[in-house]
Amino acid sequence: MVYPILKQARASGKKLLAVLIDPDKARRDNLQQLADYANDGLIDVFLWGGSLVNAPQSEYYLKLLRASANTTPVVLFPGSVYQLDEQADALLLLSLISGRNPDLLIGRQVLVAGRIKRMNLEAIATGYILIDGGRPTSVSYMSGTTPIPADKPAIAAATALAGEQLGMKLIYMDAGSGAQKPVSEAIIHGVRKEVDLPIVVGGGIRTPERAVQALDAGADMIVVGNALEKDSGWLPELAAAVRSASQEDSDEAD
Ligand code: 1GP
Repeated sequence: MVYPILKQARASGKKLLAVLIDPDKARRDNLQQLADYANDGLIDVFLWGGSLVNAPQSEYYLKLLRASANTTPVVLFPGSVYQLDEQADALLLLSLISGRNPDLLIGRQVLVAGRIKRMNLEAIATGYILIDGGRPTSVSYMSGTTPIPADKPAIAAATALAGEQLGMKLIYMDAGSGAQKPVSEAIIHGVRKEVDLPIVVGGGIRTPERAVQALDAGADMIVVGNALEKDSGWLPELAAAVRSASQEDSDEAD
């Protein structure tokens, strides 16, 4: 089960690093390097998915990742209903609560509910919130929704709180893959003050410093995708920064 890992992180102040792999952009050598890092304990969770997944090798790559990094959970982060795969450990069952597109709030979930149940996938109900990242991203275009403006922390906090009250188990704030500006500390902090749920933050995190800023502001797990696609050589530095943010939290708790 993956959700207990997130709950435990939230309770203990341990910070987590998730690496997002877009199957269309995956390369065999990079996948192997990421699997090696995961086996060294540097990656807590793999997220798997993308706005479009066309590559015929997607299932095969997931198999490869499972075989090479068999103790690190793989969680589907689906861009569409076509991206279910029972090789994964869990699924972020996304409801795009920052948008007003009913299809993404409940429609697509209805289409795949039966399949998810029969696949025995752990479904983690996720309040998915898009925050403006400075330029249009694939996710805002593909979802046909407007992200929450970056200077409106109160709207982000109220949206996350409504998600919690509706029974979501996780809040994922995303500035979109390749965002110019990641989700700001003010937004993360505002949401952290309002909800008790584990918070995941991603989109446009390209440096260890940015990762630490998001974690210090209240994220429990950060997600990095784009910036590791071409070169994952800086991952050990990133993982060390994530661990140091955990340490600070534990020190404060002592
Ligand atoms: C996008 O949060 C993820 O949905 C990761 O974003 O690819 O910019 O790291 P990046």
